[in-house]
Amino acid sequence: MAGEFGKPEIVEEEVDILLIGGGMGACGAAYEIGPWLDEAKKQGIDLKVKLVDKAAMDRSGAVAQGLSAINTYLGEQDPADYARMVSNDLMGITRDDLAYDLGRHVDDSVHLFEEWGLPIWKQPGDEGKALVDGGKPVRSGKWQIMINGESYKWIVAEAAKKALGTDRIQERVFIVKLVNDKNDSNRIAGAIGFSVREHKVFVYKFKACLLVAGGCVNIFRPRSVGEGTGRAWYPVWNAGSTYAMAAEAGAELTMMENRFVPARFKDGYGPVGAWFLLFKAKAVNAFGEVYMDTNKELLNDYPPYGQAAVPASCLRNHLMMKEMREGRGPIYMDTVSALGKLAETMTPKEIKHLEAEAWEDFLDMCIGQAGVWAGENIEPEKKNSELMPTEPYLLGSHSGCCGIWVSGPTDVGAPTAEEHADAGKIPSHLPSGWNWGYRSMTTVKGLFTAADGVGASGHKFSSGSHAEGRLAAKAMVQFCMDNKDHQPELADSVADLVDEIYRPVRNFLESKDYTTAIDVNPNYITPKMLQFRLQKVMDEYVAGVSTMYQTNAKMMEVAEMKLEMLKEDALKMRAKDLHELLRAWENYHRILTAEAHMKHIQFREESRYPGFYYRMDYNFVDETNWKCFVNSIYDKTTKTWNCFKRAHVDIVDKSKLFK
Ligand code: SFD
Ligand code: AMP
Repeated sequence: MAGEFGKPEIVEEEVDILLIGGGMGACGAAYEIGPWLDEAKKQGIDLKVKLVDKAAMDRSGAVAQGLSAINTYLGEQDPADYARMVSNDLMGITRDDLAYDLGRHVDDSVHLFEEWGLPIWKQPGDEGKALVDGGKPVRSGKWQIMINGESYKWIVAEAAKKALGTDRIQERVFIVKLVNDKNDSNRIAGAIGFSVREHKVFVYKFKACLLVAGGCVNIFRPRSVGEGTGRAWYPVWNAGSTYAMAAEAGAELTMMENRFVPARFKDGYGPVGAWFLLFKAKAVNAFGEVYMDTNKELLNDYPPYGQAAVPASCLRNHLMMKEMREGRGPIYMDTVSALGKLAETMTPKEIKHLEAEAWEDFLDMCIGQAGVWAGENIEPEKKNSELMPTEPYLLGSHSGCCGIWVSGPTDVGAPTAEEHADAGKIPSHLPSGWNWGYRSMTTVKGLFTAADGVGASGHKFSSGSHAEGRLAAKAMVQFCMDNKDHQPELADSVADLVDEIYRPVRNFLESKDYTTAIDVNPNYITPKMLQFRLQKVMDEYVAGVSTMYQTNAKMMEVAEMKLEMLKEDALKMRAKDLHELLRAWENYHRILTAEAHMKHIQFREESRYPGFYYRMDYNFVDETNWKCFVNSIYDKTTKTWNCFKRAHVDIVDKSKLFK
């Protein structure tokens, strides 16, 4: 029966594997899974797969606008060095097993991107020569390579769609909840979501699923308000679905206190990497002083105590923020000196090309910043641009490491004393609790994740996210083969779930005639207003921009109380159409993610990430008590969080990091 608003048609489907998301992680999995399904078939096991994305894969997720660099490409470099860099940038608390594993697989994804048509910049003389054939890329930094990437997502999605087949892909379906197994509460059995185009609810039953719905944006009040509303750095459609749904299913989360506060070109959120690394620009205060030099003694307060060749991203912010706090702002990217210096040895034609590259860096991935340049008459060779630390973002694939605790690779592990001496060699066993058989499986049986979903690693970026999706695909097929006779059964009734999903619609239909102004009603709150409230609480009490990223236990007590009330009021959210129903459930995911973030910051009694956030009551790094993972498990019945420590172990020797 065709559905109508408030009375959706219910479509039930049974598959073996469900991929939730259509971004870089999901595209990696969709591409990789085919050959492993064929392997299973050879053994008489026919597995059915489906991918659902809330948007359209061609432009969904973080890479929607394109990118101008691939930030993880190792080339000749040692994956152990990559694991060292990841650890250093994330203040020493990462899983070396995950980073090393990613490092040894990521280049393969980049080679595929090039094969599928992504233009990758090459060194003079190597133009037209593919990376796999020894073509030398133009490196912006040690790990990053430059691309012409406006159509990056199209290219990667096209390959994923071709590999999986469009009949196995369903777009415009927003997954709201995962459903545990009736016979095993620590197992996943299904997921439920709704179409954002038709009046349909989809119920999937499966043996395994890959939850790759990106990171979390818009839980903090953004700097862009008023006429700038809607502008953000990471994509506004990453709404914390990955973390919230995994938490509700009972999966152990890790490092949810971590966040990323990118330093960006002000107002347009334009990327800085190419400017710092490729154009060798310096950031300066209002008086032209290079704060990374003048404030460098601040690095001695934090591990590795001034010894790192490249200071961590949060510490670079920390040095910048001192200037802002002490009244020496605005901060600028000195584009004029950088381009001037590069031009010294160039012909006029080469200079024009260089200027075009500066514009293209924005046009490929952040058109809004080019708009700011045009609107403010900025020619980067003549006028410097302001930089600003943005509002906080939660993610596990970029320069952050919050996410879900997963099983590591089986063939990477803690070194013995002799192996330690042989730098770079990685032997074969892991600390306890780091591996339970299937790479990227969470602590809930059958629930896998990748990319922004995998915590305690980071610096995977677009290429690593794709590669991690591929690793998970292989492991999921193995899991399904090992569990071929398992029959999933949903723990919750479909009718109850549908009822819950449609509550915002009922709120609207039942009360809409109570007032004449549709947005003003004592019986409901619009998703937009509820989101503003969440952002205000997080901004003012949980270290957002309005307090210069500062909080303390007392402020978080207030946040806790206000979030409880917000959760009560969230039950009164209205949905006047399917679009608002999407917004309502995105908010629900955001609230749970925000709560996890706050609980973890509360639990970690130190300031591990100065420049990302400061707990002013513990404004230091405490290596003795807090060089550990903070993990948590959410109990959806009691609606409570349990945070606890897990030991951190260095698997790769970190002394090689030092100057
Ligand atoms: O300049 C649901 N990233 C960069 N990576 C690079 O390699 N180079 C760069 O240059 C990068 N930079 C950058 C980057 C991102 C952004 C936004 C900017 C600049 C402005 C990072 C990568 O893009 C990132 O690491 C990966 O994309 C992460 O992959 P993944 O798969 O974890 O997330 P996704 O791609 O956003 O996809 C999420 C998908 O989930 C869908 N979805 N579907 C169903 N139900 C739900 N409930 C859902 N919720 C979400 C989405 O539609 C999407 O398909 S730079 O800063 O360094
Ligand atoms: P961003 O544009 O800031 O997202 O950075 C892109 C890439 O460059 C990421 O790999 C960053 O870690 C790296 N990066 C950005 N700024 C710097 C810097 N000042 N020093 C070293 N690496 C940087």
